[in-house]
Amino acid sequence: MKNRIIFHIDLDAFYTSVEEVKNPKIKNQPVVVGQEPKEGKGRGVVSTCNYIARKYGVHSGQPISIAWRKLQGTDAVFLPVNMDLYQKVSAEIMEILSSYSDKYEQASVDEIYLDVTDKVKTVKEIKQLSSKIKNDLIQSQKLTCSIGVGPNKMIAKIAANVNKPDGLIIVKPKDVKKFLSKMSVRKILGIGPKSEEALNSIGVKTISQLASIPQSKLEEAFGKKSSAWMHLASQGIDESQVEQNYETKSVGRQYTFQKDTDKNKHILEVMNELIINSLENLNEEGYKTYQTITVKIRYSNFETHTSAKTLKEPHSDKETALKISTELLKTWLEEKKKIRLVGISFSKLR
Ligand code: TTP
Ligand code: MG
Repeated sequence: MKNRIIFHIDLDAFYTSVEEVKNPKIKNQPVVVGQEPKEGKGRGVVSTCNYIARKYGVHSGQPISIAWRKLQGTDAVFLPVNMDLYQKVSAEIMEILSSYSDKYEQASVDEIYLDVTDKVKTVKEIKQLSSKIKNDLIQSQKLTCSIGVGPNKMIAKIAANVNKPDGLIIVKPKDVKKFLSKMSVRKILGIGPKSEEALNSIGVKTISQLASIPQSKLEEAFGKKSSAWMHLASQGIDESQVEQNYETKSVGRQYTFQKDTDKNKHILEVMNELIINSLENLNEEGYKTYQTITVKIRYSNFETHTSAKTLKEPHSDKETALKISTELLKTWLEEKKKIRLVGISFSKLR
């Protein structure tokens, strides 16, 4: 098979960068986008932060109270999540980026893959195309991105993250093995903290260690199917195509209660609000129906559960969503444990 040339483009510090374009005065200060910090008593998390805030140890997913503490004594700016604005900018960006290839795949609000196998041949041409894309984003949106280039999606995505912000990393097919060898197994999409721990416990930390462990040992720990793809990934092999897959797209919302609660009536009222907001968002993104509903619940102790149902037919109404989400939540609510967060998402959108 002919070697492919895949680009992975990921915007730098996306939400905060959009905020800085809107209000350039803040761009030399630490900027955090997330739930309200409430003088360090806030209970939500950081969505993202700019690179100045990252120097203080702030990062996505961190409790906002910790971010607040780390930024004490600085001129940090904390901003709420303005999802409508980011969605609007994202749609404009995706329109520009997807124009570079018929084979594109939006992977999240700020990431896209392009298959440019037929458009560029040499490293020089790859660099020229990258500059053109970066310039386009600067001119149109004043935003920077990082680009990873490789023979498949997996390598391209890992490469995009190596030299952020405003990076460009090109991995040639012959360099794939060297590129991956010393990296942690966590760099492989699909290996999360649990798999990482399991791999560490059998002496596997790096991707090259994963590549050289006997298949039988891996199968013992993970079963045939998972060990087969892990083995391929460890060798930098990923045959998946760049294709826009609407089925995997989802919209959703979640909410952290001000105070942990076990009042089912209140929880379901919040769920109703989340459903209304999510379905509005679904329409704004140009979809009419959903077919899969996923609910998420987190107890006080951070124990988290998700539960999903795919309906026989596509639906568009909030009543069905409320009925199904109530059913899905039922077992978790019956536990009578205090709840910290609820969330819902809709997928299989059309
Ligand atoms: P990322 O691309 O992972 O992060 P980023 O763009 O902020 O920073 P960079 O790529 O330069 O490392 O995610 C894109 C956006 O998604 C991010 O701006 C905010 C949102 N997001 C969350 O809301 N929660 C999260 O835990 C993460 C990782 C991202
Ligand atoms: Mg990003």
